Amino acid sequence: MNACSPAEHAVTFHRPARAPEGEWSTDAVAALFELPFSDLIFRAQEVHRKHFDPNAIQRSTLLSIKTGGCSEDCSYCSQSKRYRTGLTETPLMALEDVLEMARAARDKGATRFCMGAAWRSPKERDLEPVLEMVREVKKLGIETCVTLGMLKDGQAERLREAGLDYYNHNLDTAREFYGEIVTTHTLDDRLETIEKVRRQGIKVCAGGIVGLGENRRARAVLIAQLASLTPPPESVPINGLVPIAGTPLEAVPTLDPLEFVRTIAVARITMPTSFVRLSAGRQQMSDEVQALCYLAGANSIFAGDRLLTTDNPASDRDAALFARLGLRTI
Ligand code: SAM
Ligand code: DTB
Ligand code: SF4
Repeated sequence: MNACSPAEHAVTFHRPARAPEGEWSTDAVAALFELPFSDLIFRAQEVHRKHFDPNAIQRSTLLSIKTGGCSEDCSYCSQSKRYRTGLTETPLMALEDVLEMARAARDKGATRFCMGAAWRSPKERDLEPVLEMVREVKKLGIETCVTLGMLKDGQAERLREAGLDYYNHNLDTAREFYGEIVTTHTLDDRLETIEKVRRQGIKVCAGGIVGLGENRRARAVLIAQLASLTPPPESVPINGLVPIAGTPLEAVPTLDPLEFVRTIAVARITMPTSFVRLSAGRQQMSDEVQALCYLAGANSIFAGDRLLTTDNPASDRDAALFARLGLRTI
């Protein structure tokens, strides 16, 4: 065979091995990050096409049901009361207002409605109204997700009884880097809440943020940890830092967009059956980078003009891009 034949090239793809125990070791994940870009995207496409329709995107809509005034010091967050971000704190929303937003999200095609509260952990008096929101939103025929911070014993059980579908609780960043970003709780606290949620049979939505100033190794550690949860989260949001004036990370150098795409591809390969959500940061991203993210295996987005406190692409921008790419929404 000619040394330059396509067949010969085909066998030169780098294929990092999985760790023998069946989990993704950090080294194996780091090796994926090091692949030539085309090989990485090819691997991600192979995995994606085995498990999903590559042209179908799930949409969730977010609503901040309680904004700002959070005790925690997550250094990316507009809602921490430790930073002067100019955000107006608002109390827990009334049920009727939440339902109006949920109906609107459903009517625009979202299949999941995610309610976020800026709490370290929900107080008992806060949980009951949230349970009511979950019960009532479900009656609209749409999936429910909440993100309320760390759960105390018994709280996950009550959320399950209310019919909650997903609980969002991100690992956010690598263990080695976590203390640089948050000091008021630990990664193990986060893992404990995920475990409580899982024990109740509630589906887990857990991912992280990139562009915090972490290095590639830290991104590999984060993805390896997510992929090693047993089972991996059903939903994996990958957030690109949205820099917030007044937070310690307001001026952190922007991550190379192709590195963001790589992170999506690595999440896809290591968590083949999970929905990988291209989450925060889409508003700041070009359509072309978003297209690469879908090519790399992202198959879920947040739809709607707002995330929690920052802007998200308007639905007509999403619709125009999806039409250009031949993507359909599910
Ligand atoms: N307080 C709860 C918690 O920390 O889990 C729920 C809300 S918190 C805002 C949800 C997630 O949003 C965080 O875990 C983080 O991944 C993401 N997030 C917050 N601020 C962000 C920012 N400025 N840019 C990108 N993602 C952000
Ligand atoms: C997730 O991983 N990203 C969402 C949702 N889960 C709760 C939140 C993104 C927040 C982006 C910054 C803001 O709007 O405040
Ligand atoms: Fe509070 Fe969540 Fe923001 Fe951290 S990320 S400051 S816990 S709202």
